[in-house]
Amino acid sequence: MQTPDILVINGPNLNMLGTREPQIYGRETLKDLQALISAKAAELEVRVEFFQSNHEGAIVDRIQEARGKSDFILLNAGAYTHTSVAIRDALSGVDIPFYEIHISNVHRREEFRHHSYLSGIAEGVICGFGLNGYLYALENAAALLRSR
Ligand code: CA2
Repeated sequence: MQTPDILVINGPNLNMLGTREPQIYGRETLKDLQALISAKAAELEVRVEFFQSNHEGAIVDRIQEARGKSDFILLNAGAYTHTSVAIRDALSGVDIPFYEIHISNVHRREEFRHHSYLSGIAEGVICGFGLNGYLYALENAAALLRSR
């Protein structure tokens, strides 16, 4: 099998990681997170690409671009998780398996964070493990792709 290509998408406000609300999101920045993921990807011998946007349409565009190129998506859609039919439709349309990731345990937070438009079509959902959630997801995605 060729080296798997995994796309990591972070949605709105995740560019602010490490700058405020450390009790919820920790002290590491988005750059730190990407470095952690890159190190794990090297260990697992997979390629990773990163994308972050605060704009719903830009996320839809990036998911569409991934069609036929990325083998797996790790997606923290931020608040769009709870609102976006457009992102769900884009994911359904490209037929790329994805894991939904949340840094915080959304089920321990406000009621409006308990519903996700994405979980119903995700391969899996990880929440409440902090930044480690991305690393667990990456390990699982790599194992899944290698087993195919
Ligand atoms: O727990 C998560 O990863 C979330 O996807 C984060 C979203 C939130 O709307 C979801 O309900 C759960 C918010 C991201 C905000 O990120 C910030 C990080 C640091 C400082 C400010 C915002």
